[in-house]
Amino acid sequence: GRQPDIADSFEAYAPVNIALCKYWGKRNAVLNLPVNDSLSISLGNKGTTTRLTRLPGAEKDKVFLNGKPVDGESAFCRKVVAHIDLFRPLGSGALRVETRNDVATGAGLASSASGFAALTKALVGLYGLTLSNEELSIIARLGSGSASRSIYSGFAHWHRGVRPDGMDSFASSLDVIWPELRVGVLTLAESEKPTGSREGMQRTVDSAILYNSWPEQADRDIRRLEHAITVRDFTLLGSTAEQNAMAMHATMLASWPPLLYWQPESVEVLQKVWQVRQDGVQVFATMDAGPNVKVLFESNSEPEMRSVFQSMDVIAPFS
Ligand code: 2P0
Repeated sequence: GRQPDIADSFEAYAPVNIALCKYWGKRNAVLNLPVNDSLSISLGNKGTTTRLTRLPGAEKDKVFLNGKPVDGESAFCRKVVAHIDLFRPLGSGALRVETRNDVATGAGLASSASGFAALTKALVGLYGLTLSNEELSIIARLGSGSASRSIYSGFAHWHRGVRPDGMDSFASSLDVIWPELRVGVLTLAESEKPTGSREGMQRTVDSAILYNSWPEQADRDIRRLEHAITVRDFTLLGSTAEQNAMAMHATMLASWPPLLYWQPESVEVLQKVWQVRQDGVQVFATMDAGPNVKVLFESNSEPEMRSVFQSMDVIAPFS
């Protein structure tokens, strides 16, 4: 029967995040337990808002993405329903799920991270549960690994954990603000993603000998990033993030069959970033499982960056 503490409706928001040290490879694919720690910056007011509303008497959840109904058989819908199923024993019955992304899906900003973080917060709110951020992070992780980091604004560090049950694999906030930090998103002409990151990281783990060096790379980069953030060393932050991204993509290219998310335009943008840096602007690039390039710089470089990259979307994570 209906429990009195379940609300009729609840809405929650979570930001997208960009990893400065990437999550690439799982030690457990069911629980989304990673091989390595990762560290990200959340993008403030760019994210996902999800409203849950109970549907008394209905048999199935109804899922809407940006106002449009989502096919119940789609992978997206199945993952959402599976996440709600984690809570269903508490008694909500079927739900209407209305989810909205601030950035176009395909803009190269991971919507699964903000999506599962927002869904987790909305479920916990609907049920009137009081959970710690670490508990929220663990539950979000079950939907999508990178969602563990989108529970927080600002910098988040996802600890890989060592336990087989994953109860020590959650993100925590670094609790530092860096108001001058800027993230630029350079969205390239859209093209279908050939291989999802879930499949891509598994292929890398299974086939790339080069992947053997990845845990060491990630450990070093996590330490450098934490130091850079503590002492506010932007050059160390940016250079570590760029090298980490390039190393991750190198492991993909060393997989079989090879995995390359880059398009010719991605290389053009990277070379432009390197040129601008050569000319004295402190700017660094990062890339995820898609062709878009994201750049890191500080507010003093913003006018120059805007004039060089005119179609760039600039985000101030701490504003
Ligand atoms: C990251 N990526 O750290 C890395 C960098 C893509 C490249 O996290 O299978 O969608 O749901 O746990 O979280 C994308 O992977 O994968 C990702 P699942 P997820 O941002």
